[in-house]
Amino acid sequence: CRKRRFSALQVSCALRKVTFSDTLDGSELRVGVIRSRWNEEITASLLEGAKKTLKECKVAPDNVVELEVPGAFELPLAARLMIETQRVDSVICLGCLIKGETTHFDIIADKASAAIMQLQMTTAVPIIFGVLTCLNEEQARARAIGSANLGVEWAKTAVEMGVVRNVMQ
Ligand code: DLZ
Repeated sequence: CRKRRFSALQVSCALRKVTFSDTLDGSELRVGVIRSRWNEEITASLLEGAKKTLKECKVAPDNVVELEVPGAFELPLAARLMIETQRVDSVICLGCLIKGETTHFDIIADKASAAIMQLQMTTAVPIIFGVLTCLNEEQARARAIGSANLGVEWAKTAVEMGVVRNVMQ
């Protein structure tokens, strides 16, 4: 069995318990952003917040790979295809599920979140679950439009986890 070699950066990170949330330097990263079109105004705003933040974290525009899918249910497969065909260090899945009168909402939320978790565990590529699961449109707007845009937080998480992945691998 081969011994694993650690770089100086890895060793110093381990010794100093560096947390990457302080720096968020995405200049070495390639990040995938997949947006679903259902509840268009909400997901467009999440995408805008995410892209603005990736830029602030120094991810080069050419290193942001964008993809659009119909609904949240399609996000896991799109993430898998993106991971298989592109070199991406992390992926952000953006969507918005709004509860209706049937159980459709619960099924999609459950299946999509489980598939995304399974995919990131099997590929070792961080996949950010950027899907709002709201009881009504008002809740969704409060989390996507204006200063509380969660796309910002999800982009920061994608940068932090992309750096963690690259340091640990
Ligand atoms: C069908 C459906 C419904 C009712 N609601 C939403 C929603 O609130 N948010 C969303 O992202 N997608 C919704 N969809 C579409 C499904 O995600 C999916 O695109 C279809 O079931 C086709 O697989």
